[in-house]
Amino acid sequence: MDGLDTLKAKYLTAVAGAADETALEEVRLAALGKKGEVSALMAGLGKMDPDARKAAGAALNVVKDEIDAALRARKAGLADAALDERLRTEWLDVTLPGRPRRMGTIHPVSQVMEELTAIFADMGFAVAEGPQVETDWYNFDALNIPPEHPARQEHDTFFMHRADGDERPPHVLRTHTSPVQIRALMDKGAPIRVIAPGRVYRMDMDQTHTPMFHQIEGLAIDRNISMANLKWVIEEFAKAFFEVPSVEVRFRASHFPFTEPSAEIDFRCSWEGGQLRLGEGDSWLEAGGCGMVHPKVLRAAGVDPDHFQGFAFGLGIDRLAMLKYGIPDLRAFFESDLRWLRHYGFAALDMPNLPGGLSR
Ligand code: 2U9
Repeated sequence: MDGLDTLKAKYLTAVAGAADETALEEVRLAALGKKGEVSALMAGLGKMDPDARKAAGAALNVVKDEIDAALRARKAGLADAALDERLRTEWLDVTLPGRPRRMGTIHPVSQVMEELTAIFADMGFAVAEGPQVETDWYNFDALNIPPEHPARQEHDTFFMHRADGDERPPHVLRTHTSPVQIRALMDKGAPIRVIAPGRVYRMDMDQTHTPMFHQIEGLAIDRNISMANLKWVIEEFAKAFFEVPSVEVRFRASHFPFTEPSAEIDFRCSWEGGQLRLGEGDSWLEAGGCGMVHPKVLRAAGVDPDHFQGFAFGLGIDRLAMLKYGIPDLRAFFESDLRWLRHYGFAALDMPNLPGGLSR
């Protein structure tokens, strides 16, 4: 069995000397592979007589097992060494501060929407959303704008196409977010306090109008709600939004079909040096409209106007964003110009809230 000892010593030395897994695999093939030396000796056993084959086979199996065990042990050792090397070279200090990466920015309209939501949520208003494609009942009739009413023309409505011969009234792109509040009122009933921010559509395009723009409307219905509550809410909103200690709000008589009485909302302001300052000066800033919800609107939404009353208001979000952040041109809001977005956009993951400050 000298030959076997030599064979064993040869391969155990080769296994110990294999520098990596590839070299080790070559040793395995040379010894135990189909055409390997041990396999050839195994094949030769067939030519021996039975007694000699038994003894030689047993001895050969022992050698084969020893080489196999050495191969496995070396393989495990090489894998451990490779892992140690990776752990040594590929380490990462997870306690290091992150490197800030440019992740895109929050659009000023989104930022202002979040600010408005935070302000009105703090006053107890829930946020409601609804479809942008509406029936004309929700967009007009329920809001006391019957088919022949001139306000329907004033709204410059986008009508959705119907198939030829389909006599049903067309759907429209909502011209205000008021249908959202009709739906909320029909769904939840009174009392209710809700705001409806979102996109609205009117067929209008010039320096100060875009066919899609953003509104926020508010609605508060209860047994004793008055114009005084409305004025307080608007004042609190203006102080929080423009981040000033005091404001002066003026209600200018107006007319909307869905409110009675109705008013335009103005804030006292100055424009010294082109800079808007709220709460001081001799100018008035037009901010939106408001009023006490018309009894017909309450009735249409299933609320009894003999028991409930309340106010509604509407503000243009794009205009609020322009005023607060000094953005001169409305149309740039919707041009997706990356330079503009980098300039006027807000840091992501920095959502406004009242304790943290709205516009850090
Ligand atoms: C219901 C009842 C009444 C919402 C109102 C206004 C007055 C208003 C304009 C502000 C700027 C539109 O974007 S804008 O041009 N809106 O003047 N909106 S009262 O009245 C409602 C809403 C819902 C159920």
